[in-house]
Amino acid sequence: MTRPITRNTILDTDLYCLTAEKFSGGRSNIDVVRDMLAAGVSLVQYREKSKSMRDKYEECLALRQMTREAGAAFIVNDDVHLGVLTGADGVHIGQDDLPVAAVRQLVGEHVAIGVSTHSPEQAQKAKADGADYIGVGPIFKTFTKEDVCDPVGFAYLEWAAANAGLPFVAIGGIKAHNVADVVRRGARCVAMVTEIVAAKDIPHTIDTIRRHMANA
Ligand code: 3NM
Repeated sequence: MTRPITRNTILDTDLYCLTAEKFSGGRSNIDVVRDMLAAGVSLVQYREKSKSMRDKYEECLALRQMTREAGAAFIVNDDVHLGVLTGADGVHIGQDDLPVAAVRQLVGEHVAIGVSTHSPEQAQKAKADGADYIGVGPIFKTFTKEDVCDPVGFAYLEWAAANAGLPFVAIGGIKAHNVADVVRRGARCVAMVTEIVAAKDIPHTIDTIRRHMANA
């Protein structure tokens, strides 16, 4: 069954999976996302830091088709123009990217805008600026994102669960072994990069994560 995918519902799922080819054990982003979708994941973010724009464009076109056929949402990180050109459901930006209002001008009224935040002040600003959802992290130490701040721990996560006032996704160092703690602290949607893309058996790992989340 496919779920509705709108600015309001884009995070209405348990797992938010991101690509990262350099951690994917020699597999392509396309192969990794195929496994994610086969396991029933319904939200994929394209995040790729070191490819040419042309390569990223071609990959996003392919991933957009695959996610659409699977009924899954597709979000593009950083490159707002890539998201627009490839028909993404959402774009995701960081604190140093274009302001939300400027991104809204580029993407129009139907594309979700997500903003990475690392403090209550940043969350409140993202909401006031018109973001559709926020990332809350890094919950734990992560080596996946360069230049990320120290872990915000559960304090910011619990603040977000009680006060954010818009959908949020917890991110940063989340693994099968600690995801239940993150859910118990109030996260309904959880983002993971390396735990999934680096897994030998991606569908099996996703099943395990989902079991931990359901039992939390
Ligand atoms: N954003 P992993 S942490 C992409 O805190 C990203 O905003 C973060 O990777 C944030 O699941 C992060 O491998 C990397 O730890 C998460």
